[in-house]
Amino acid sequence: MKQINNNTMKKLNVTQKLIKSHLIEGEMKTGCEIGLKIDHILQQDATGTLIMLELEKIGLVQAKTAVAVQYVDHNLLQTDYKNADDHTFLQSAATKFGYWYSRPGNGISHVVHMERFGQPGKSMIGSDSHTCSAGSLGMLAIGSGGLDVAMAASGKLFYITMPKILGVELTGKLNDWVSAKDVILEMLRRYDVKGGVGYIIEYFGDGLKYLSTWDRHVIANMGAELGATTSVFPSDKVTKAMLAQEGREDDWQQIIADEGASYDKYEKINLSEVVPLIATPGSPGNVVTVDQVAGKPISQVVIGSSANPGLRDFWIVSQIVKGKILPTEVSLDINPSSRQKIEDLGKTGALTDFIKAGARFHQTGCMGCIGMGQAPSSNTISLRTMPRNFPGRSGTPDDKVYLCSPETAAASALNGQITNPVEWGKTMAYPKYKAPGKVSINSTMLVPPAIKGHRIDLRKGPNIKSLPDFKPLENNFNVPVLLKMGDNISTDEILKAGAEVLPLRSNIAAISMYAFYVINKNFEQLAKKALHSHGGHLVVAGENYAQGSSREHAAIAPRYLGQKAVIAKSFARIGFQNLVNFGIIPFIFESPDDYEKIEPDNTIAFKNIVEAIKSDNTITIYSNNDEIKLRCQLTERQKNIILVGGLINYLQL
Ligand code: MIC
Repeated sequence: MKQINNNTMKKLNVTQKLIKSHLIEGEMKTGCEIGLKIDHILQQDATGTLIMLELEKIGLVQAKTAVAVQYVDHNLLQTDYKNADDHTFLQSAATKFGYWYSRPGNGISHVVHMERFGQPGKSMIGSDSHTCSAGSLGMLAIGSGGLDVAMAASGKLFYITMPKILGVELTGKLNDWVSAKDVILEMLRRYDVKGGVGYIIEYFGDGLKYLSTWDRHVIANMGAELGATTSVFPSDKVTKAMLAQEGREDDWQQIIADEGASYDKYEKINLSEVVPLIATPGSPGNVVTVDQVAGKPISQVVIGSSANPGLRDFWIVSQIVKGKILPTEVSLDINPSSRQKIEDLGKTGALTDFIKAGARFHQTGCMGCIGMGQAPSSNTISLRTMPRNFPGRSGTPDDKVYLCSPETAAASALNGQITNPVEWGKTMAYPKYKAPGKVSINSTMLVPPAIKGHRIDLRKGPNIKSLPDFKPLENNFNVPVLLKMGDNISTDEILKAGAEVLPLRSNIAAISMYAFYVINKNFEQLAKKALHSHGGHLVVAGENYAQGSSREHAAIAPRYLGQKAVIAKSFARIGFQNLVNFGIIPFIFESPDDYEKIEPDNTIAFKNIVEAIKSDNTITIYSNNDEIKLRCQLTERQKNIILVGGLINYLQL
């Protein structure tokens, strides 16, 4: 495979074509900051409330993108007034700012967007890390923090550092009992949760013709778990067929790589060699073969989520359990991904098969994936077709969540233990899926943008509080290190997920009590004490800090408690940008070994920070008399944002 160089640049791969057609500022050279025009906006409720409050502060009159949709798919359980109030608020905000509104229970944002709005060749940013799922349709779809989405809604460009492009050639054809989830787990087995950082992953090759758009969605979705900026598939005949099923054939255009196009890095997967894989508890990157963990007893299997949302993914499970009764000790939970999918599950008879086998039905949405219900019982294994298994995310402390394909999930559910579906296949024929020519089209719960909605008032329940104000960066400070953490700290550890915390997403003061709670239950008290005694504090981390979700609460809540800086060996893309957006300085160690020199409780003096940031100078700090050099790698735009205390202040200059 040729490496990208100036001569081959004229022959463009799909990613380059998509970027080029949206490039307004900067050059398509690795490492340069580029400003992209955004066509579509996707917001989900758990991050959307803050975006709408940001838009209120910015004073937006009408969303400026061609398509802007506010989905409600995360905070669906209404155990008190808070989530319901958020829904009402979002509905009023969607009306006011000219968004589509996808009502609670309509479906998972990424799925409904594919069904009703997604269009090859368009750009999209979304306040959810799995926005990249739409790469399966030939879109340039990137997850980002809420403020970046608010900017795009206001007609501003979206800025990223031009990533490298990893070309993954798919050859061969998947065997029976192996499916798209095993392909992305194979990628995670090879690259782990930070192997994709700084890359867009583009899939190409002969094997693509056997992967439906929904299979591609499975692969694109969990590109987020690899840390990639996004994943991209060509828009080909397969894409055309999917849009035709949705009655939107006219939205199709072909986008394929030029003959002779090249990539910065090359990888190959022979689909016929892929075996059933599974991510073991704690990280989507802990991938082993299903055989390696087969035989472990399980208590729960959950299917659905944005990682396995296709009709096929539900149907195959229904056909495996059809005519059988699930063991008493196993709960098979079905999270349908959209109303269209429910209708089609009804039409295929799959709903009845599930009901007769003893499966439990939940409403459409993210549900257990984000710990909004379906917490598994203590000390038992839960198998999920979902994208994430960060510690405690399910809602059960010390949970044991494994991530796998629908085939592995179904075979294991019936067998009461982790089971290699290929082995299970010796007891029955592999159900052959045939996609319907037309799918059910259901847009009853999609409310179109209002005309002249800007006149209405936002409806804020008592838990919805305006955004706090933040001060500009101080030149000198002397603050304690409150935590020293390892590699791959996820946003779930920085700001907990789950049914208890999610309803507080629109109330920064309230949610800040959960900052770093998973790591240290006393963090809030420590932070408040340090704020009082030293005017702030910082934390230290290893590689890939703030991986995982796009939630900007993982920056804004620590900032609210007085966090000045994070010193890490490296940062995840969205996590880094969120820190900048809320005025927390993301320092990296000039020499990663210096990480060893800092201890929790050390107090560190920072001097002349403003000048150092302006002039890209390294900053010398002392910890126990050891000298440590730190760098802050920021673009000119990011520097100005940090200096004034965050993006909202920057906009008000
Ligand atoms: C997730 O899967 O972690 C979430 C919940 O969808 C998040 C967004 C959030 O925290 O609200 C994401 O992936 O960005």
